[in-house]
Amino acid sequence: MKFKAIIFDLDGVICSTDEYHYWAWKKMSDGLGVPFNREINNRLRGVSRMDCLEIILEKYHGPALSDGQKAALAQQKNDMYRESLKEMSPDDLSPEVKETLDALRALGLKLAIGSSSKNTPFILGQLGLKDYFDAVSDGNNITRSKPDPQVFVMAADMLGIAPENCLVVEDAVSGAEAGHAGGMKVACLGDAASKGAGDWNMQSIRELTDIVK
Ligand code: B16
Ligand code: MG
Repeated sequence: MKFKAIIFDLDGVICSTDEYHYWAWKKMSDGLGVPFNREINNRLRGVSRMDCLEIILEKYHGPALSDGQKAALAQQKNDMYRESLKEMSPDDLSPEVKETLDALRALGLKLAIGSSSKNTPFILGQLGLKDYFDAVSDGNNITRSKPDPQVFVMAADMLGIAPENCLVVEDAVSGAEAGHAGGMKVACLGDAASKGAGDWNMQSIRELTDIVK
């Protein structure tokens, strides 16, 4: 086996929360009178909540906002986002994801999450994966967002496995960069795969079972 552990990004890899993020940021931006579109939304993948807000505010030309006002805007977005996450259930976990996770575990690999999201515990609960992973490193235990490797390095640490024995699975270019900066190989899906950011660029998560061998 090429690896001892696999560290999965959450949003865009294990589940698809893109639309929920888009909708909540769009409502917040509309309220503030700031333009927001899919192109800007694409830049928010893997980026922490407050850094996302700063990206959106690049197009804001009103009176200067205090840190408190920015925190309130981020809270407003998160409240709307959390409302839509309540609709998620184990049915939102695709068979290809669940079957791949189970197959990798059966090969003896440790499985972890490495996500920028502070909502990770809630999302895992909604998907019925609360106790599934061997380690969960997320937005609640990091101080630096992807492309900094901190979230993945901490996941490897929690597992007690050296970075070079871990494979990161990512859908964001910033996340692929974070994995590489942490000394890990990276398998990409979606946007990051289409940009060739990974050591492997996959069409389907099922390809992992061959990649690790
Ligand atoms: P939250 P990932 C990231 O999750 C999302 O891709 C990104 O769009 C989001 O802003 C970030 O989590 C923070 O999320 O507001 O829930 O803390 O892709 O790293 O799993
Ligand atoms: Mg992602």
